[in-house]
Amino acid sequence: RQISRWNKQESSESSQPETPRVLITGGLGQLGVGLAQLLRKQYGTDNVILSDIKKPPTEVFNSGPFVYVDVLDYKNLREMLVNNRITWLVHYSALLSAVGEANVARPQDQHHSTIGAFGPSSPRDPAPDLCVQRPRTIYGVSKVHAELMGEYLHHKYGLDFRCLRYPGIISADTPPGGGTTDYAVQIFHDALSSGRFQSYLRADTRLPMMHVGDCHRATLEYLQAPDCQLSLRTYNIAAMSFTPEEVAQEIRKHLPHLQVTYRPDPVRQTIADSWPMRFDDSNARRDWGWRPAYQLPELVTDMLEAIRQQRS
Ligand code: AKB
Repeated sequence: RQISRWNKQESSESSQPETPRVLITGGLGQLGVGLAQLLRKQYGTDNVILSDIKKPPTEVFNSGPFVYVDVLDYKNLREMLVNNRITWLVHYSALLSAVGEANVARPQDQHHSTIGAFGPSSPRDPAPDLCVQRPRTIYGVSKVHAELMGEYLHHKYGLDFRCLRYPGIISADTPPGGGTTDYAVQIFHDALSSGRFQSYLRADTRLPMMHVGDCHRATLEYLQAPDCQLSLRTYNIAAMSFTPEEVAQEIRKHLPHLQVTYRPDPVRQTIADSWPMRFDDSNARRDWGWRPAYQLPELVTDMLEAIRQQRS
């Protein structure tokens, strides 16, 4: 997803960086609440504002500042930035890939990036940071647009634009839906509830994936990275790549009776077949020290444990 650090401010009196004032758009999606928790620990609850166009659940409302922001309403967004003295704007507002294809008119204003920014003519194994990007989804087209606009504004006006391309993010906290990588979340819920799972992707469809804890940490580390260390503005980040069959095999080490059937959905299978199988994140590793903590075995253990706890 895209992270725009809109204003790198250094205090004029000292060399200490000022505490950032953060606004997260699309904050009630898969990632906003978890990132807000991490940022609030670091910078204080009141300095991190979550926003969305939906009513937040009570526990989110009670955990820190929440405001209504529609990213399509430029005046509303600008008012929020000015009134709240925002210095870091994290854009998580988006429609996921499969939903985007069903609502082609809507996703063109989204502002973040993922593996969806690549297409069938990009190198897929691995996909480097800089290569041909000709995505065949409206989701991907909007991502490339946001990447290029952000980089343009950086080079032309000095905007401190920072963009991460996320893999499929695996999290127990939010219900899956609307994405192409979401099978890799649903399989854990179904494995624990019924012991049966039907995959909408073929057994051998390999895609880059990441545990949500690594995703939040990568985001924070990238936001904090000194400007002088960044040779790019848009970075791939990677952790692991697996197929439905491989994740099912790993889950069977804990739940041996898991049954998986395959019924590829033409829309999502076509999207997955056009996306990178692996991500080359060597620039993120070199420039700002990115290292994932979770590989497939740790991810599976953690997901099963987290979902079991939710159900008990
Ligand atoms: C999706 O599947 O649409 C997203 C993504 C990888 O961009 N999770």
